[in-house]
Amino acid sequence: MRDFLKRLPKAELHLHIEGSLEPELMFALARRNGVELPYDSVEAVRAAYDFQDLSSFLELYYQGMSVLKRSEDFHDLAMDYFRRAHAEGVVHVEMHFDPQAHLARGIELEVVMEGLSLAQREAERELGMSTALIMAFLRDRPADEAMRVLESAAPYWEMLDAVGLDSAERGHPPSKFVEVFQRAKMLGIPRVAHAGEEGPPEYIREALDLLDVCRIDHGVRCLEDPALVTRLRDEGVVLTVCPLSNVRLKVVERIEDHPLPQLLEAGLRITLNSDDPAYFGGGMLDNFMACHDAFGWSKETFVQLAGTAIESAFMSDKRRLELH
Ligand code: ES4
Ligand code: ZN
Repeated sequence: MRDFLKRLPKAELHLHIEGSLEPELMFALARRNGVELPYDSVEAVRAAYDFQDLSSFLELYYQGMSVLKRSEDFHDLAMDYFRRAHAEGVVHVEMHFDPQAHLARGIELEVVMEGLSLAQREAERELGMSTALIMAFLRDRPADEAMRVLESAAPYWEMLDAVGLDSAERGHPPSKFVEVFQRAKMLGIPRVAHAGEEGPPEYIREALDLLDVCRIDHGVRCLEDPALVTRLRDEGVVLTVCPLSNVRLKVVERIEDHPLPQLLEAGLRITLNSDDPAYFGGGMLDNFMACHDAFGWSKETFVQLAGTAIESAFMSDKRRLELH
């Protein structure tokens, strides 16, 4: 089965590129940039990845990215991930990035965009992969800051496949970002948002009604609201589910308790994704394999899941035809 799942052409729709920073590269970049890390080995970094919830993860996630200083660092980060993903049979990657997390450390948007866009071109040329870029706003920071970031990104609007909404969900409903997402819509930029990971089903409704998103990142808590499930099914809204992430952040206790089978049973359009592969114990193939081991799904189910991702990806119709 592992061989089959590896060969299956997979599109990844929910990945935070800063969350793909493996401890080995973290140390190499720390050395290159003279950044002090509060760990003395790669093993010590991995040992620290024992999270209680989303917030305890985000603390280490923001600390880890302190080694990213120059555009080469962002390029190396993304290429490192694209190479690993390519080796697992991933043919298309959509990466979220968090400009505010970098701006807060004095790293200009230009530095981030230059590095990531160079890696995108290289992945296409050298690995034959397609990629997309999703600029995410940190929902635990003020909405007017997000608006300023969106405006200051004017030179790069053309390079953005979507805007997203991430970071600590509880207490930061989508409604806080209505104006920002309205502006993105006016600019013709598609929208996605994390909702229903730790937050209530109401946040999923808000993301749909107020932010006009085309996909929901996570969305697993929709099951608490049967009318919402019906709506998601009728409207064909795609959920980008991240099984290993949900286990590591204790959204579910064990993979066997994950509601993925119920989500599929309800007729929802589901995709499997890695979220923050360096922090959550594996990439796309590990997430697919974990589902195989926990749920015993057939090849047909995995073909369906991988197909849904390709159908709902930000890619040209030409590329979609190549992959389907
Ligand atoms: C994230 Cl798992 C998760 N949830 C929300 N925001 C995030 N940023 C990076 N990983
Ligand atoms: Zn995420």
